[in-house]
Amino acid sequence: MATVTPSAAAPVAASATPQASSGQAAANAHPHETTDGFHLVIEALKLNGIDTIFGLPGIPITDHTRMIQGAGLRMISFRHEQNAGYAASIAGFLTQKPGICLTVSAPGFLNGLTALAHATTNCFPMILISGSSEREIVDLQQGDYEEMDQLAIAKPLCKAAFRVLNAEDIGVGIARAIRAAVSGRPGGVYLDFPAKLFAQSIDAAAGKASLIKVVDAAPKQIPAADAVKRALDLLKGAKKPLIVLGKGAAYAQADADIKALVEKTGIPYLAMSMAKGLLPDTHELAAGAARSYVLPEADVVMLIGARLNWLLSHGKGKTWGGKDHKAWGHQKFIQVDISPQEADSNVKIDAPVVGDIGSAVSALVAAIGSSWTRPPAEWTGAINERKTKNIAKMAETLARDPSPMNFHSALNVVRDIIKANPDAMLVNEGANALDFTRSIVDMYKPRKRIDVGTWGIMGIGMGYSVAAAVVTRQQVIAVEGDSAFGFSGMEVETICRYNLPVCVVVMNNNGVYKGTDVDPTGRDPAPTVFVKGARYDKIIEAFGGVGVNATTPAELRRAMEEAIRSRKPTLINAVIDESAGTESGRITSLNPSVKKK
Ligand code: ADP
Ligand code: TPW
Ligand code: MG
Repeated sequence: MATVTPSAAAPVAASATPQASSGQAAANAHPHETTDGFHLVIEALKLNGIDTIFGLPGIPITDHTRMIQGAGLRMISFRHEQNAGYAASIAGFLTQKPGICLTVSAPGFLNGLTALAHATTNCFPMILISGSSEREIVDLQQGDYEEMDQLAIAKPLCKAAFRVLNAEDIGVGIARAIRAAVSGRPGGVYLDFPAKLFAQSIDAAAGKASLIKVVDAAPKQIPAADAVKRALDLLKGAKKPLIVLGKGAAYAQADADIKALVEKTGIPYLAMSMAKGLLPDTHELAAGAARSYVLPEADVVMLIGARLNWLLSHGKGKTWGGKDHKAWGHQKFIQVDISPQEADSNVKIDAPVVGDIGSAVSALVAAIGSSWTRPPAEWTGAINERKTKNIAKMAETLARDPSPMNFHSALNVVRDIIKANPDAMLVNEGANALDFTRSIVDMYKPRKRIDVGTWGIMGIGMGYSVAAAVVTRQQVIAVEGDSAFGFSGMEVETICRYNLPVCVVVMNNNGVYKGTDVDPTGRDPAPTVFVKGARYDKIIEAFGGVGVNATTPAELRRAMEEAIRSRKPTLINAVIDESAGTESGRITSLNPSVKKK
């Protein structure tokens, strides 16, 4: 038999087996305690404060999932590993502990791997643990059950990858994985556990002694005093300073210091998507509603946990006031980041501050002291003028009540609901469904908005919703494009099975971006459209959840309020004008098939 399918073992760590040698019977009157790989993995995770595993059972980890549950950890079992992986990745973001995803070998591993790469790209700490097949057979390519050299495949897609062959090395393997995931720039780690490892039996005392409780897994990285001074000198001389907060700042949980930095300096700030709510979006220094004014106009920009990648137009081009799409603007940059390699990735960084955001921002706040001169009133005044104008324009649009609903009239409801429930978690994916939600729905508290992240990935929706509900125990509201929802829609069963307080709102415009495309030959549906008038609400009813079809803002509001009141799993099919969206939402310019102006 190539794979080990152990029989169900006792749920507690050690089992007693009589000593084998009869010659030593007198000397070994006490039974010899043993433990195995299954239990050592569980004990090692528990020892390091991990209480929840996201995964999907099968050979060789079926018994493991049972034992995890039996040992008192939460084992959240999904319908597809990718969703379990996304759940683990966002659990890592929300808790600063590595989110754990547990899968079977080859296909299960590959299904989880997208999420591991996603975690690495987004700087979220996550560990993908996959069972794997017999090394001896895999390495000779003799065709084992689910044969694959998983370690080699995982390596380029994560921050670190380890394989454990011996039960006595499980403690070290898990300690290394935890350190790699959470220290420095967080990321994804792969842990390969061959089937044989789980059933390996070793002396219980030796096993226990081999486990490591990781001390100071994410050590503080204090920025150098001269780096802090260089940054503040630059900021002091600015006439039009701007702070950009990214999801690294949200991850760092340095909320009070970030608030102090913004408020003490009086510098306007922009919050990247998942940094929304670090300070309330309604804050007087929030410059989001004047984004297209502040980016090209600013003279000194302080990035805090935000990369100058595509989401910030690489720090150059027209967005930043450059003459053409590649030209630098006139900005000088300060970048606060834990990664020393991040600076100069796209444009010159005049003042890198390398350190963890907690330490760096508190050092900045301390060095500012009480004699700081706030930015010139011309700057803040000009921003406020634009803000007021744009907010008034938006209020006008939101107040309209067209039939059928459009994104604005539907999201006006979501906006009110979040305002009334600021502790709720908002999950968001889609194109128009994403971009409009980001700009219309204000956030009031840190780490409440979780979305498609650095890749603009579709499919995070239900995995994130499950994790957000399990980890925070708050109400979850998932605003989903109808296409986006389809990537993980089957997990509404998971939401119902665990009875999670998740309210999914499917913004149903009959397709990807819009529902109006046609096949020019008249043969098939166009590649971007779905079944017209689809009733996504019926899906959740199959599993005992509440389904609502909402065709007006009033119906949507009533259904969302009821979902929050009851905390029942709910899916609302919000019927949106199928012509309301635009191609690729706000990023049409990146689409090679669309003519650029
Ligand atoms: P956004 O998409 O919101 O702009 P990014 O994911 O591009 O944010 O950037 C996050 C940045 O935050 C990364 O460069 C990462 O190294 C950094 N980062 C993550 N955690 C910390 C931390 N605790 N301290 C400092 N920097 C951090
Ligand atoms: C894993 C490409 C970007 S946005 C989108 C797709 C398929 C769906 C947009 O339609 P939706 O939203 O969700 O109905 P709306 O409101 O505009 O109609 N595969 C992956 N990730 C991405 N980003 C894509 C494909 C894409
Ligand atoms: Mg759509």
